[in-house]
Amino acid sequence: MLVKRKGITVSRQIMDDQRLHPEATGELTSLLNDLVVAGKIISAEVNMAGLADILGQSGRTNIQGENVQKLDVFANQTIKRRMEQCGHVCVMASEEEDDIIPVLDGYEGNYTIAFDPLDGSTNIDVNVSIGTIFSIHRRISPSGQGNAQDLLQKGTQQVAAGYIIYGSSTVMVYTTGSGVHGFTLDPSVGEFFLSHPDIKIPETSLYYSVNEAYADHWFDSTRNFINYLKRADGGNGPYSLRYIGSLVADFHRNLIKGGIFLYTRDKKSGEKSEGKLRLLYEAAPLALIVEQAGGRAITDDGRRILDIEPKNLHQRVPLIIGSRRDVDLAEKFLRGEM
Ligand code: P6P
Repeated sequence: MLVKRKGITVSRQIMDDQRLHPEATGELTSLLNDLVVAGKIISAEVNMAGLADILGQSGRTNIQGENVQKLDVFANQTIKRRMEQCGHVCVMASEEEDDIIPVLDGYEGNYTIAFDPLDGSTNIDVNVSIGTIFSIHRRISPSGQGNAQDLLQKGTQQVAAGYIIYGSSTVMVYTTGSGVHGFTLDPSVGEFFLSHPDIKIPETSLYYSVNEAYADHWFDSTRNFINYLKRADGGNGPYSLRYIGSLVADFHRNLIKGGIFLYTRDKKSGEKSEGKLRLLYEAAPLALIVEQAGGRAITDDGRRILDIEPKNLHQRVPLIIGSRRDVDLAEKFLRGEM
């Protein structure tokens, strides 16, 4: 996609989005612009990681019990530092931190942000695309420092959601509820230019994304659906398996080209487990984006992701997300109708 150098910048688009909401105060616009700056800083670091001594383990483990890579720490710190003093956020949640994260006293604002600072971080050292995912809600508590309840809101209540994918180029995709727009960073001028206006996920699909290594542990409904896809026509010929193992990269490809991504429960972790992915800062923001782009996002028992009431910050949720027709089909298998 040719990036129009003289095109619309992301800041201009955010401003245009604000104009669609007469009641808007400009707070969300300013918050999103601060997030854009954080994305540019992280992008510069990610693209330098091979050169600077920032690769490899930081020696710490996060709440997920995963080895924390230095870029994870850098990305988490970068977003926290910008958000805690932007004056528009009252409380934060990060994939990297156990508890809620306060903002600087005196800088409390009217929004909350939950984010995965660098999803797919195990791919950092092998130059595979990774990404930042964010979800923004309006606060519920009246004033001052926010609390967990300000964060634990249904996905339908999000006022904005998006991701920044650090790959062959750095692309920011976001929605404020009026469609989905994609911007590509031109590092020579340090600006994100509109490169994917009004994204709609294709109805017909090319790809299914699932980790086949778990096939022996899938519940029958999942296995039957995947086996069906292997013989089916996605509307553009047979499906191909594309699984990068980096949620943002798998999601972004399917959003642009058409496809379905699945990370479901399995017998190994049993019915009680809720899969691997997190509701607050992975499934819910991507679900808002995909629905705004004409797709669907459900759990493997047919619940709409955006309707789920979060119970805790790091709650896991099974995720089936992508082209509407594919998710409709998956739903039929989940219900035993196919
Ligand atoms: P698996 C990366 O660690 C991640 O959280 C997502 O980005 C990705 O979709 C998933 O895990 C991959 O998990 O079990 O297939 O390696």
